[in-house]
Amino acid sequence: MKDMDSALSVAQLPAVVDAVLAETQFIDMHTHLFQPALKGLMCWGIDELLTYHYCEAEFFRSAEMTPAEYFALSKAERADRIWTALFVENEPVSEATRGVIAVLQTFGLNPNTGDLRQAREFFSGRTLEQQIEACFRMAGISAAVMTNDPLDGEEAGMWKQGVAADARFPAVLRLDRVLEGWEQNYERLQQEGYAVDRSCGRHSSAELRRFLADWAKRMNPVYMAVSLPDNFDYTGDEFRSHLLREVILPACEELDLPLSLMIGVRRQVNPELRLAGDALGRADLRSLELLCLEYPRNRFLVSLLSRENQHELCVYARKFRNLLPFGCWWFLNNGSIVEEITRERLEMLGLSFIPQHSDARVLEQVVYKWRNTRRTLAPILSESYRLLMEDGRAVTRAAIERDVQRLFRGNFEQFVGRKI
Ligand code: FIX
Ligand code: ZN
Repeated sequence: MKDMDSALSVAQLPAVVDAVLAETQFIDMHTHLFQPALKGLMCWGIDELLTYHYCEAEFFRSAEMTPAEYFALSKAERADRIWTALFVENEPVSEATRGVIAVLQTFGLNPNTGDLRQAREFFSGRTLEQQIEACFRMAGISAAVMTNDPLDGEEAGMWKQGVAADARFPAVLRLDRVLEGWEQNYERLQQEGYAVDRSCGRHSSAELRRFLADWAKRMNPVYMAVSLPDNFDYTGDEFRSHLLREVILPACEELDLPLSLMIGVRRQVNPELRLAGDALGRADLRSLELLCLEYPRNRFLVSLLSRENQHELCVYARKFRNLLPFGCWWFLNNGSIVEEITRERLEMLGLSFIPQHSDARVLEQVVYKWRNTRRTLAPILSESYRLLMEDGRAVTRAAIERDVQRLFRGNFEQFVGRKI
């Protein structure tokens, strides 16, 4: 106890911050991973790692092959092509490709090989449970929050048969197909016995709220979530604003669930690239302002895709306590940008934000994504404490532990109102 309470010297800071980051079990509050009971949905192993859409986007820049030719291949063939183009014929210096190298190294596999035989043999000898245990341990996470789509036929079927809760994988009720794809999906709800219609009038809104309540009961989600385009405009009379006002926000309030808004994506700018074909745009945050102001009893977890929106987001978080900024999403999850955004957030918000989520789509990605986060965060935190000490405050290891817990666990648990 004595050590924890004694003031650190500036020289001790880097090692203590490193150690605290390494020892703290983080909550990964947004991923695309799935609990094993949702059979077949979790992606893992070398072929999935290589065909991650971040790597695919880079592949099309370095290989001759067209997207149509690539997508006609089997998954293993695609992985082979990506390995050759990005790892054999070039050094894998990008964030996404270096991540694959880090995973290979972590599992004791040769990252300098010309083919994938050794890696494939290794992964095919592992069980999913073994791999989850190892990845969570090496990533230093205790939970990976899922993204669960009630309108995905395969997934919904499993939930309807009953899925026992798995503390490692809290659920999230994802609303993109409801909010962004109402036209294409409302008939599905009709088939399931909800009296909704295309224009979603009063009765239909009540029915859609009943649909959300039924799914919340089934999934016991920690929050609801939707990704929105850069031109999302809640100030106008968009149909999605109608759904937000009449359905989503009242449902979140009634069920006591935060709503995660991930704003700024421009889906399918190049459809040929499939998942890798999305881009981003700067959003007008007046919509966010209005939502926070008009719905003080709702809580908003917010991540923005455009680098240019990040400073504004901090300013809004200073105005509204029902707004919690989280993560450096997707194209922002690169060391240089994470550093910039995190420094800005610490300077403007203190410890009242969630620095990062992994957005992992493939299980093993949590290992490298969280390694990178700790690596980037360590000097930023050390520097903040160094300045604080220079300005006269004594900093202890216990204080650093409390702060890191808050950033990577406490803020999330408090906002969702649940111990994870
Ligand atoms: O909408 C989302 O949750 C995004 O994170 C994904 O759709 C995106 O494709 C992704 O994988 C980003 O990391
Ligand atoms: Zn995501």
